[in-house]
Amino acid sequence: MSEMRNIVILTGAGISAESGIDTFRDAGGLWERHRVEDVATPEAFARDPDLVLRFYDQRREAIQTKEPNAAHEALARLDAAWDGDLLIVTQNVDDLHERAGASRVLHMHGTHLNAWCTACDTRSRWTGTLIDRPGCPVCGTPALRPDVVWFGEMPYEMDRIYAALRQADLFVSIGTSGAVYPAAGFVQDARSLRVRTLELNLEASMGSRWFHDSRHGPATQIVPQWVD
Ligand code: BV8
Repeated sequence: MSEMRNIVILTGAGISAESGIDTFRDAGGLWERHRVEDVATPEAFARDPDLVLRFYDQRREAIQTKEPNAAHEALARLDAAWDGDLLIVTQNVDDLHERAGASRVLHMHGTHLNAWCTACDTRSRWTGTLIDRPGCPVCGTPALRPDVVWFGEMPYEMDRIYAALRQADLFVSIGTSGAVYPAAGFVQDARSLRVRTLELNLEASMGSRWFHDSRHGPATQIVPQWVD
């Protein structure tokens, strides 16, 4: 990595799998007999808000009992030591990168820690349960939803992500199936920008063919090996 100055790292559910957080594929994409794609949408929220709020309350509760693993810790070490540009773009709504000590983290699909008031359009740190329809801490209206990006919604800070890719020398994808866009397209964007690309994943993903190099194995083994 010595000749690399600017690194963009994309992480997906696979980096948190060994912390005990189900990936979308491992859960068979199912939760209470519902496909995640059918719950994580504005239409599902409009149709059955209790179902969606219960889904996110349960996911938040599960995340809060989990700890960062050796892969999160290795990226945090890299973040602390790297004197070039470095951006960890995560698709995950958990906060395990931050709890491992990483600071240059961008949650393109939001985070389970925040709620979004659809009445006054403010976001606030949230640790309670949304199913009880608590009032917004700013306007008091009981109109809070999880501050996560659902299917059909625009991911956060896309301009910042593409700007980082344009400056990058290396794009690394860790623990993602390459099933969901626009994240799944970043490797192609990187290739078109002549950026070196590396995939670190348990197995070949849907995007493996786009990577210059791939290393397969559990993230807690292959990420520290790459970083250290
Ligand atoms: C958008 C937050 C554009 C919520 C998530 C029709 C209508 C509307 C949109 C679309 C459509 N058709 C296609 C689309 C685009 C759509 C899409 O891509 N759909 C897919 C299903 C085809 N995308 C969107 O809608 C996105 N927005 O396109 O906006 C737009 C333009 C203009 C105007 C408006 C909009 C928004 C998508 C965001 C959805 N929200 N999450 C929540 O988390 O609850 S997506 C969610 O699923 C994750 O964030 C992540 O992105 C995705 C799951 O992917 P992975 O993280 O990769 O997890 P997965 O389980 O799939 O894979 C795990 C991997 O880890 C595997 O490869 C496995 O091998 C590996 N692994 C497992 N264990 C380990 C491991 N690796 C290492 N070590 C291990 N131990």
